[in-house]
Amino acid sequence: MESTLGLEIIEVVEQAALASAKWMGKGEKDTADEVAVEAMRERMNQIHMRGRIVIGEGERDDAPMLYIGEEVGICTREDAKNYCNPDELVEIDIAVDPCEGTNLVAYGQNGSMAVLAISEKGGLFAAPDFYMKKLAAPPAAKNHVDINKTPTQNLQILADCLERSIDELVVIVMDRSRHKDLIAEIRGAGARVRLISDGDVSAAISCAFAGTNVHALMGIGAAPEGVISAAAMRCLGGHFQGQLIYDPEIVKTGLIGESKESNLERLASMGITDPDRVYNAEELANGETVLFAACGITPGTLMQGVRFFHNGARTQSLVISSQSQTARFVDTIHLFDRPKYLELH
Ligand code: VTB
Repeated sequence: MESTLGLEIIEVVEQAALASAKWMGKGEKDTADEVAVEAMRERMNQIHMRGRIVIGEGERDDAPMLYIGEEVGICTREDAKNYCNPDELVEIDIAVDPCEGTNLVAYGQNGSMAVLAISEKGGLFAAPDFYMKKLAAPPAAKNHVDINKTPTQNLQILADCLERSIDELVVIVMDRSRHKDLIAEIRGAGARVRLISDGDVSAAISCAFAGTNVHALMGIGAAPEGVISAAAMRCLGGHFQGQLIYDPEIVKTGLIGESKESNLERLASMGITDPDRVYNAEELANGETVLFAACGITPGTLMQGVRFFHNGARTQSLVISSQSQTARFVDTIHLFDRPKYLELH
């Protein structure tokens, strides 16, 4: 799976990032998202694969493109037999977030990216559009920190695992009123908090890379983004745990309905029988092979953003593979018009 897809999925996230970056700073988050979705879908449909979207832009009725259940790739076309041998094809599941951090793009802020994760069929947890309590930490702290422990306890464990004092730790938390107590506790324990307005996928993954000066992600973000983060963390050997949040007392706005009972019913109808279960990275992305790709739209901790120049642009992407156990940073120059010096004589 990896050898054929690895290079192509770089182009998929690059195209989404390029499209979205044209809307950077224009204050129009929906457009920044729409163009990314369109570009991602178009490039994805040129790949020799039989793919199915398991995490996408929403259910079919809400989202015209890259909706959950949509089939993508050349081998899903009606005339697929002309291009693809059905016996040779692995069916794959895909989780996408073509513009992770639409507000960040719209307002020209750091940390947005186009991102996707791929695994064989059934290899990614089809997370419902709920919230998720998340804990991400570096590989050295994997399975030592625990989402069931208090932030204070986890910070002490992190400090021990990373051989430093608590005041040398930086924790990313999304700037939301629901995190008021969490932020106070982290600061009270002596660690430092980096507040972000959006984009917790980049925050989670940053924990796995030494030198980013990000040592943990704590708090509640969206569940689909949690699965995408888990896919990368599973490949990188980082710590990731997620627990679905369905109680409107904890998160009052956004993705979940106002009644706890109806939220629980919704989860049960999706086959989630233990709504309080804590999932780790290996459970959220349990496929044999997992691939992750992201391309910076605006500059971030891990990747540079899209930089346009006359008739071209430069992007930076990250491709992570469980199979080859690699994380590749890919720097690409895109030439929109064929430059004169390349023209044939
Ligand atoms: C979360 C987070 C994302 O949007 O989904 C957030 O996981 C929305 O949270 O990274 P709120 O409903 O509290 O605003 C992002 O920040 C960006 O998509």
